[in-house]
Amino acid sequence: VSQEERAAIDEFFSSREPQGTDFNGFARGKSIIMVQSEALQEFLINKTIEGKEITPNLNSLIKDSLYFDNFYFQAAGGKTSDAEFLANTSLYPLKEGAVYFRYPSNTYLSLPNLLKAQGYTSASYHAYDPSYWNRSTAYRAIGFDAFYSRDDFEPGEKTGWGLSDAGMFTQALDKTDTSKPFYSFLVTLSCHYPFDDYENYDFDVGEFEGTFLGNYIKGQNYADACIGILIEQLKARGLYDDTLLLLYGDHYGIPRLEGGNDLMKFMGVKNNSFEWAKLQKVPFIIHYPGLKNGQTDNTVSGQIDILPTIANLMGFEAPFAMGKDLLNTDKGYAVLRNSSVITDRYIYWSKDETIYDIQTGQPAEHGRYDDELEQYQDQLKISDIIIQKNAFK
Ligand code: GP9
Ligand code: MN
Repeated sequence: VSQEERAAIDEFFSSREPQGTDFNGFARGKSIIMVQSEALQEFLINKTIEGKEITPNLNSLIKDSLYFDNFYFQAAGGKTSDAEFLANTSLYPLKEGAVYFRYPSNTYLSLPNLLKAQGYTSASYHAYDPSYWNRSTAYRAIGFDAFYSRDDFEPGEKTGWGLSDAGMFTQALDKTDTSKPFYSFLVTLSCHYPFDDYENYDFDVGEFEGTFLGNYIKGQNYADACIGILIEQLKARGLYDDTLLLLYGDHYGIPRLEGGNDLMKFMGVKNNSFEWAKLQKVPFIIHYPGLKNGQTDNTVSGQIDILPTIANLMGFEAPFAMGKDLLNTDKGYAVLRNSSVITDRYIYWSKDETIYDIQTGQPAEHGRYDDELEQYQDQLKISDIIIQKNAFK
């Protein structure tokens, strides 16, 4: 790291808002279960098709949780692995390729590593080939004490790429020693692209029967049933009211070229970049007794904000997290890896090089926001230096 780079990093972190006091230490000492849901987009939440809820189990979890409905995925070319990285390190992924492949052995001030200092053990559960996304190597740097992958699970009902999420959840809980503080990271797989395994799954998608979007909706209805089983299991094991439970989606499920037209039709919105940009959201749910249960928070936010929010709830500092603590901020923004920036006032969509007014969807005057935009985009550069120069070593 050059002197100049070190100065840029220091400058960024010293200009951060100091850790807030709202809900600080509210879940101190509790175990953490975090679910990363494959291809789960926000538009599905509380939505019905042919009179039926698509995600009834998530919807009822949300009624009992704090819900963020303006939360964007920031994952890029490393897809699932980028989302894991964002949530566990609060750094941005890389512009090209997956961090897990390119910098799998850096020093990361990650959630597992921070929790280790608090006496926690941590494990990741994902019922697929352990070498995929270079997880077994990258997880050592992220700090997971254990990684349960495909061969560590008993065979069970299969969907798509492997063991059903329901089987993965149940077996993951069976493997967890709940007698001491733990962090379990559950990475789902059932609803994986291209979703055509769900073509004949029994859920009525009406006019979207046989389409890419229709299959996706069916697949997410199946994945939601698995979430229902997870919640049941947590309740049966006395964990539902005694752990900090978080759930978010990893990235989009509908590529614009495949199901984009149908999605915008289903949503009843115009087919344009502004509407498309607003569809790049994933749900973020935090369930903890007494933590704003049943409330929805509209702060513009993203996956990079997960770690600092958890750190605040657990009552420890995460001074080198790039994201913001969502329980103590009124600054809504999300920087996407392609340099697009979403705030509560505008969306800068990098593909169009256009700033849209968030209220009207009309192109806004550039000059007004240019400085601010550049400041947000500079975060990507800081993150790149940290990763490429292994600056936390
Ligand atoms: C497989 C799974 C792949 O391990 O994580 O998901 P993807 O990155 O293709 O969304
Ligand atoms: Mn994925």
